[in-house]
Amino acid sequence: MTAGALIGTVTQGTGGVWRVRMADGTEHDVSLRGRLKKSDTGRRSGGSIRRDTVAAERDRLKLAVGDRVRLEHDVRGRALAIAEILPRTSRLARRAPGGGYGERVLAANVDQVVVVFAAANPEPHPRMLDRFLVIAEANGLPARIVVNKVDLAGPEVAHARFTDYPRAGYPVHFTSARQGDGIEVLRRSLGGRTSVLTGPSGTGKSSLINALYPGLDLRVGELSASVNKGRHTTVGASLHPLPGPEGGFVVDTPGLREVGMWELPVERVDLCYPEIRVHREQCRFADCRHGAEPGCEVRLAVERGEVSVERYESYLKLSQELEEQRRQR
Ligand SMILES: Nc1nc2c(ncn2[C@@H]2O[C@H](COP(=O)(O)OP(=O)(O)OP(=O)(O)O)[C@@H](O)[C@H]2O)c(=O)[nH]1
Ligand SMILES: [Mg+2]
Ligand SMILES: [Zn+2]
Repeated sequence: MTAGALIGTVTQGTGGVWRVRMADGTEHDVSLRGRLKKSDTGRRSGGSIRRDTVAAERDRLKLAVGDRVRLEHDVRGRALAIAEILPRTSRLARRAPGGGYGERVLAANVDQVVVVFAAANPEPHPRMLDRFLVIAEANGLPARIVVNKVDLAGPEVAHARFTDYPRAGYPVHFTSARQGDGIEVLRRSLGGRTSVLTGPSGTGKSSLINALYPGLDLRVGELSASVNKGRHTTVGASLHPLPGPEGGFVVDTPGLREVGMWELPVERVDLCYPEIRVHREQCRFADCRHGAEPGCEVRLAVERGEVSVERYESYLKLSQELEEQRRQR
């Protein structure tokens, strides 16, 4: 067997077992090679070499769906295990939930982020949408927005709720996974790339993937259970190869209840709002935070109506939050 034959892509992972898909379509359920896992228990012992090793291993343990890995047979011969994680081209990461320390890599080797909100049920919160977009921007990934369940709100109401986003430069799709609206156009923007669907729970991420690619048959929540009781239907992220000659992958993820910004320096928040980013160079001060500073071009753009007041206030609020977070650390 050639070395290349043992390179695959992680498609799922739960409880330390990872599913790896090889180029020929075969799949293996494997674990990380034991040696990598054990050294993580040495976390508390001192010594710089040890610490470096531990840090390196901890990074390795942040294996995620989408990672390319090299499998190797264990010393005794038979079982395959993950021996190496190949360098990533990109990743989508956020802060660990519950205010905990550390980050969660949601997916690796991603080309675009698809943020799925519902036009209604659950009610969309624009400030939460902004956070999803900021995370995509902070990870250097292009984002598009899907407003699903247009059948519940009607197209006029749905469009009216999201006007700020095409203005900011984001592609916005209006879909109904239930009735099939907008599915064809959305499918065209996914072909040949790796896209991660993210967003709050119950907005229809899994339903959309099923409508886009009926063969995949992902588990979908009951409306009453998943939305009203806040139960999450999708448990772990899963990566699915797309049918058709173009190839590409789509990643389904569990809905996020809160969106933590992982160590996003407050100085960089303005770079994560595209319509603010285009004005910041003209501010009088290079370190302008676009609040009360004189000569702030961003504030003028808001006054001229080029930047929406809501998005500007969203920027100010997020900056303030990150500033407070930094002070507390
Ligand atoms: N009316 C309507 N209901 C939809 C639509 N898309 C999904 N739903 C319903 O919304 C509920 C949640 O759908 P899911 O696809 O499980 O949502 P999800 O975003 O994957 O949820 P998590 O996995 O918990 O993050 C289900 O009852 C779906 O049938 C839609 O376009 N219109
Ligand atoms: Mg789901
Ligand atoms: Zn400014």
